[in-house]
Amino acid sequence: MGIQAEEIAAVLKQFGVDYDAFQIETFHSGHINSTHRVDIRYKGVSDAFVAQRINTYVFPDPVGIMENIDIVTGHIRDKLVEAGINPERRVLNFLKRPDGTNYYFESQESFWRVYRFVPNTVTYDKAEDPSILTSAGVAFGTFQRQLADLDMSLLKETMPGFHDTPRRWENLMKAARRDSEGRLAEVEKEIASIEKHRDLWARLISLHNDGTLPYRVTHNDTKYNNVLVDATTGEAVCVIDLDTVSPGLAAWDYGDAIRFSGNRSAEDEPDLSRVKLDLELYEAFASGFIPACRDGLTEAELDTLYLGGVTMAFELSMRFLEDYLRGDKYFRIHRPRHNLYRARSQLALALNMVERLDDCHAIDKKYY
Ligand code: GN1
Ligand code: MG
Repeated sequence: MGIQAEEIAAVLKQFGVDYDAFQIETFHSGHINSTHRVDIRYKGVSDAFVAQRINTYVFPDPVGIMENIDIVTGHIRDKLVEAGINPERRVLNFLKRPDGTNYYFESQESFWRVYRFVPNTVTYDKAEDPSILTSAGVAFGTFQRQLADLDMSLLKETMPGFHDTPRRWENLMKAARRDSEGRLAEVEKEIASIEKHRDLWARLISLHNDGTLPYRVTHNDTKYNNVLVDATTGEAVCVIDLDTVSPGLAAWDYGDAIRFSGNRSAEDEPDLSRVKLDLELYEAFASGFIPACRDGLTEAELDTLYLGGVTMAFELSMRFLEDYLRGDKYFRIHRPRHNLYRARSQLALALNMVERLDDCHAIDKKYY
């Protein structure tokens, strides 16, 4: 048994899980936390859990995150029960320790949480079939609707300015001025190209700042692999990865999903000629998301949803560039220059989306 397996096994005990035997499989798709499926057998009965170690470099307030998650999952569970829906597969169920907390840590570097594995579900990086993407749109739209009446002031802002794009730009500028790794020359072209589009990527947040677009409770990391999908039917069952849930703009959730799923190539695709927005996939997501939450959104919110994708693509390009300049401290990388390739790919996507804004807006209008 490896050291990590021993540690994970000890963590399960902290959450009151007993076992005679266990097996661990590590997931590799997230860029930040480390996530492990743990299958156990106890007195002849099998059960399964997911144990996650939170990256406390990225999340300096993990207790705040877990308190938010407790509020959010509790609220969704109540909503499901009210609607006569069995909540077991529809919302994550975090285990609590005897003292009532839903986390365990020995030190800031070893901060853990455990939730019940939802049987017969998987996550995928891409939904090849548009109808499956529609179902993910329904799941994220429903998530927003379920949280529409949650008092936002109950949630801690654990990642201030997470999608404040101009603030992300300022952070990139700071990293460029320091140029601690001597990498600036490699990214000057990309930085100049992003800067040219400031009016566009700064628009959503300025519409919030001038009072046009309200904040509501949003997920803020709506990648397709943050949805559990039924392994048999492909239906989206449950939204996961709730670390970034906080007050935010509806367009961010819509847009981040489009950024990730509306592009048939990978987020770090090195062949930029393959990186583009696919309008069939865009519409597939739109047709699920917008009807699921439109009743709670204002006219101004609906009419600016289409800006979300391009904003999120520019913003993530800035974030990958910043991390590249700082020496890859934030996003886990799998090869040299990985953050640079990611940044270039997201920028190519953003530039392609700039050309498709009218098409995107027209598609949105069909659904609100
Ligand atoms: C990170 O770890 P993961 O894959 O869920 C990041 C998101 C980015 C995403 C890009 C807390 O999400 O904001 O959009 O990578 N999460 C955080 O793939 O920064
Ligand atoms: Mg995440």
